[in-house]
Amino acid sequence: MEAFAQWLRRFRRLALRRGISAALLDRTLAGLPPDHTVIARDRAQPEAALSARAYMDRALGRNRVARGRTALRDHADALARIETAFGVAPEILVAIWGLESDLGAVRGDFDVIRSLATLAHEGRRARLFEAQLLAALRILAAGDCTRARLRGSWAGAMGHTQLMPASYLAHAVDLDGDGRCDIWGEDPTDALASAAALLAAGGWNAGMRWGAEVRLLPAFDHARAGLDHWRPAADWAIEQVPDGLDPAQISVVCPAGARGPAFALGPNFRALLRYNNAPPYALAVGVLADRIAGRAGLAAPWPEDAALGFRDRRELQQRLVDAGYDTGGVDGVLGPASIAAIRAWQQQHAMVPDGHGSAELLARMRAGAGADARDSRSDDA
Ligand SMILES: [Ca+2]
Repeated sequence: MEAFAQWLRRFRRLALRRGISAALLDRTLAGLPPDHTVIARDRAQPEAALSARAYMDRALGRNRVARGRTALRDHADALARIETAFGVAPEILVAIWGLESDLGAVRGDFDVIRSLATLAHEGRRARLFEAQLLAALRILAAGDCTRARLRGSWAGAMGHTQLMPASYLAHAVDLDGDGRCDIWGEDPTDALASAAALLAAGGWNAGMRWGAEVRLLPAFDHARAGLDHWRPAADWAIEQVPDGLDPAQISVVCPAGARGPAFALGPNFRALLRYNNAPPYALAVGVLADRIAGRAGLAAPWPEDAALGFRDRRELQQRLVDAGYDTGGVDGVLGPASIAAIRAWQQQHAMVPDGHGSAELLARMRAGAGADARDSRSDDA
């Protein structure tokens, strides 16, 4: 790999062409060392899979519902002004604040410039992090933040609502009117407004909900559940259309498979995904927001279901490939192709085709390998 110092010189030429001043670049990048803890965090990500239930438990942990209600009261005036300006309900913003920085308690203490330079040099998502580094330099150039205060997560997300630098440049709001969009300081007002502006730009519909838990009718077709299907409510076998959703455009997901809770989602869920493109995250924001606002918690229980670790996910994919299904690679990531392959395997074995890669499914595959072979022999006979 290209040495970090050499990469820095090359990036400096790129930044100069993009209009960053030589003085700022010298001040910011000269002699900057890479941060190896950032690389370690980046590589640790795929293993850190949680089951839908464990993710939700963690999201609602740390007493976040009660603390969120307190925050809702403490910041009621600012949140009301934000709702007027951007149409995003206060509890949604408090839930995002809770998940992103534990209501401001964990805003991140990594040097954002150094983290982004390290990740851009490492190369796995070089263009993304080069663009974020340029954005971070523009924040410094504009005087919105000092170098010393420009701190955030290991991946460069900053402040109470963990905005990436490019999102800050596009959406940051000076709601308190002091002339600066300050998402780094103790006061969360600008950060909450900036998060609302980002959601509004992502298509958030004022007055609509993110989604809600629903009960499925027996005719519900699990093979067609999932975020790639948006259809009129009448096309889904659900008991009722929840209030606050547009019946013309609904998706239904079962994050823990057919035996777990089901959710009807509206377009606001997609706006949450534009904030952070991880469905368990968006679902946790919605559920936490509802609890903070005093709505009921989930009615359906989560199934006992340990998440598959990286090796187990790879084994699941390998078994599907060996059985003749296309998983789009054996990479430990259960993406759309793997989900489709799981559904096909489930249909082949007279199971509900929910596409859910669970420990139970893997156990059944392991146990069934011999039984399948016996079945095919007896079919031939
Ligand atoms: Ca301000």
